[in-house]
Amino acid sequence: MYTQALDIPDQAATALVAPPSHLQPVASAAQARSQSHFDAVMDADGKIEPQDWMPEAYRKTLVRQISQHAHSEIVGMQPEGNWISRAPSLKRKAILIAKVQDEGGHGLYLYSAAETLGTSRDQMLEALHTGRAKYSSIFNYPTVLWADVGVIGWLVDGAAIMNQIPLCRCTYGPYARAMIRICKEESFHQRQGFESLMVQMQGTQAQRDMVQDAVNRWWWPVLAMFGPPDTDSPNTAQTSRWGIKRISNDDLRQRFVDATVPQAKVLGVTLPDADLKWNDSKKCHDYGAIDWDDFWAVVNGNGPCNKERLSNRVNAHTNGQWVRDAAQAYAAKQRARAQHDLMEAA
Ligand code: FAQ
Repeated sequence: MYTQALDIPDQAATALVAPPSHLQPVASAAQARSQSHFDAVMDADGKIEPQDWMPEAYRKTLVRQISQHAHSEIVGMQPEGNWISRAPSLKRKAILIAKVQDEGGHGLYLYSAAETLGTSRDQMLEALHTGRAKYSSIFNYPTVLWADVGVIGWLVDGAAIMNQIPLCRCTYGPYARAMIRICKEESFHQRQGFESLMVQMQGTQAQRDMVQDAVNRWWWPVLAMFGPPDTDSPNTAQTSRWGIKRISNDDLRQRFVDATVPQAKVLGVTLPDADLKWNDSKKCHDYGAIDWDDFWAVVNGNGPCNKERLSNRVNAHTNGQWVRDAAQAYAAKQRARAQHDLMEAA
């Protein structure tokens, strides 16, 4: 029930919401023209917009990736949200509330971008709530210390930026534009995390120990968050051809390691990897083996917090039903009033 299987609406669900006409298959000569327009846009590294024809597989891939990304943002509110009521000062609490709220906003931009592909938000949320949809593995780990909140900002947001900057150049216009705004906010998130850890590292030995403990627990899951090795990444070849994925999982992971090592030095923490060292011939760091069995266990629903994250999400959605009902009732009232005014004027 809690697995994170393929996140594409089944045919029955899709049939309930017919894709807009520009997304429906076009026939023969017209189809050839549409396909060659699409190919030309790909060759020129241009942008596909919602009104453009696109191959069904391109649309499905985008719905898969963008909805998983959106789910990650809203499930990702939980690990840090856990500390809002226990933040150590008013300043830290205000920053944390703003950050968690930003993540919710990122989810909204991304659901909106995915909706332009003809899949409804209800369909996407249904896939998440029934355990059919994936979201990032990283949000299935617990936040046991205040230091975990700083480490999420520094490392998780740092990894997210590394992965998401190239998505600002993705060939699907609405996704690319959403990512530009998201990356600006993620950059603030990363800095606030680093700054919070800096302050803790200048505190007592007990505080420094807690930061180190948090770094020890998050380092390896963060490296795995970039996705499986390139040799075991079935989607990379096609998404790279379509200009969705610009840099492979392993290359991004390597860039992240190289960028983070000097930051860890400034902070005064040790990255928990005995094999981590500079390789002068390759001009990058070597690092130890990632536990891919652990990664797949988490992706398949068996991480430390999968069940809790999903049930919190379903509860939040159920408890928010009255807000959606109220918004719809208000919109219906506005429509009726506008209709009435129109008839009065006629
Ligand atoms: N977790 O063939 P690939 C954030 C799945 S947002 C779970 O390499 P692809 C902000 C993958 O879906 C974090 N599943 O797949 C924040 C595929 O299964 P499928 C989310 C994973 O798509 C910070 C299978 O493995 N970011 O952190 C993971 O080419 C703090 C094979 O993999 C995005 O979603 C994983 N880590 O590459 C929020 C960015 N990795 O779908 C709150 C957009 C792989 O075929 C607080 N997404 N899988 O059934 C991407 O860039 C890509 O989708 C990748 C995966 C790189 C994540």
